[in-house]
Amino acid sequence: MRQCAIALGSNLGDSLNILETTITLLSQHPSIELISHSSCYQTTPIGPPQPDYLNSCATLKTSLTPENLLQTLLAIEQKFGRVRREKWGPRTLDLDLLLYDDLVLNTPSLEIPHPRMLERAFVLFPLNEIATGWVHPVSKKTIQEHRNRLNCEGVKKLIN
Ligand code: PH2
Ligand code: MG
Ligand code: MG
Repeated sequence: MRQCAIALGSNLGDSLNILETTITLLSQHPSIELISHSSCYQTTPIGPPQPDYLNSCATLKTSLTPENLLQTLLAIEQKFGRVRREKWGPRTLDLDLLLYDDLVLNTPSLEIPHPRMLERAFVLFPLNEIATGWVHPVSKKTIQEHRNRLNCEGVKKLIN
């Protein structure tokens, strides 16, 4: 079993319900064992003008390969009717594979670790709740060290 971290984001539709249902779907998948999930955060959009996002993160164990895990995540995005239009545009559900053990992978379909995760407060604030000591396999620094360098402006934890 490999340990993975993923990011969840939604800014169209009933975003809170979509993120919660996604956690349930992941936990029910026969090849995935959910370890933990973070709080939800309301975050200012990065990219073209669009509604605020809800973002969270989850950690899991899986026997799936990175490619098969990616296909599983894309299939869950499809369940919520994700339509790909403009780059970084609004979406009902975005599931990004952030970390897969300490694997470093660069293929045309998949880059691990996620290439922009260390710059994104909407990823590192939720991820730090559940993976604070996880060492990024390229920078060799922990999630907490990276989180501490980022401004928390535009990232508000939802009270649940
Ligand atoms: N995802 C993007 C682009 N911009 N902004 C926020 N706040 N949250 C996201 O999840 C997000 C974004 C592309 O994946
Ligand atoms: Mg994304
Ligand atoms: Mg994505």
